[in-house]
Amino acid sequence: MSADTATDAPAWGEQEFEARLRELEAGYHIHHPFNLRLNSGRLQPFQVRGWVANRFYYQLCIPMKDAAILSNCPDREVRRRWIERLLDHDGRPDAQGRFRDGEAGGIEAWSRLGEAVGLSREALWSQQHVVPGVRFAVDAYLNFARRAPWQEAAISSLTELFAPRIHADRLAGWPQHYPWIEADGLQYFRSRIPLASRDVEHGLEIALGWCRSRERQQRALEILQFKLDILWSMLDAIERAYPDDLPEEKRP
Ligand code: AHQ
Repeated sequence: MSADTATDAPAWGEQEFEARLRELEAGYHIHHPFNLRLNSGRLQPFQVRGWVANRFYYQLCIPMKDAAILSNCPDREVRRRWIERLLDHDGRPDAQGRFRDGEAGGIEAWSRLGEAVGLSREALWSQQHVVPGVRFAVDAYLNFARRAPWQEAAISSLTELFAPRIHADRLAGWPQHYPWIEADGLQYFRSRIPLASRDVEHGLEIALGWCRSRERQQRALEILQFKLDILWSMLDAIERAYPDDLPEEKRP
């Protein structure tokens, strides 16, 4: 075992620990071949629709993942902040229980993205296009969050350290690459940039507070790599499901 991985070594300082978390960006799905093609306009409409329909399953699971963390967390101050993530996705009702525009939540905004790329709500909500590899990867994330100590599950959300860039890439490129996508479908990506930054601020606070030993710091790096692998394997499954020559009748 190298000195670097010896867990009885002294803890890294906060700056070095955060830098090591950020170094894992090299494995972020922004670098996946399918994402490179998606964000550079090299996918056909059915492949974009396949990606949107499969990612919808991930979006549906995020609030359940966050609810699992809340249910495992005894710290009211943490819960008071963490619950915002759940509401970001499920929406914030007004006093009459109605969801006004802009407050319907990220799942509703992703449904709008589905319609904007040409998927019916039925095709999206039925999950008929979700491929096994995506379902298994997302379920692994949800089940991890249910079983892990809440601090570890919180750490797994830190892939969002790298998320603002991938959302910005979509907003910058899709309108010219995919002019057939209705512009308001991209609102989800626009909304996530400030929310991801807010989430990461809290997630890093939890990570730095929890990981006072080298052992926990190493564990945090493993957890972040696990989540990076989840996002990466989702794109592996989507890429395999939607080859360029997929027969017409099988295309979403
Ligand atoms: O839209 C995304 C989102 O709401 C979240 C929540 C967070 C988590 O709790 O794991 N991660 C995440 C991510 C979202 N979008 C992904 C994308 O590529 O659009 C990125 C993903 C992440 O980086 O973890």
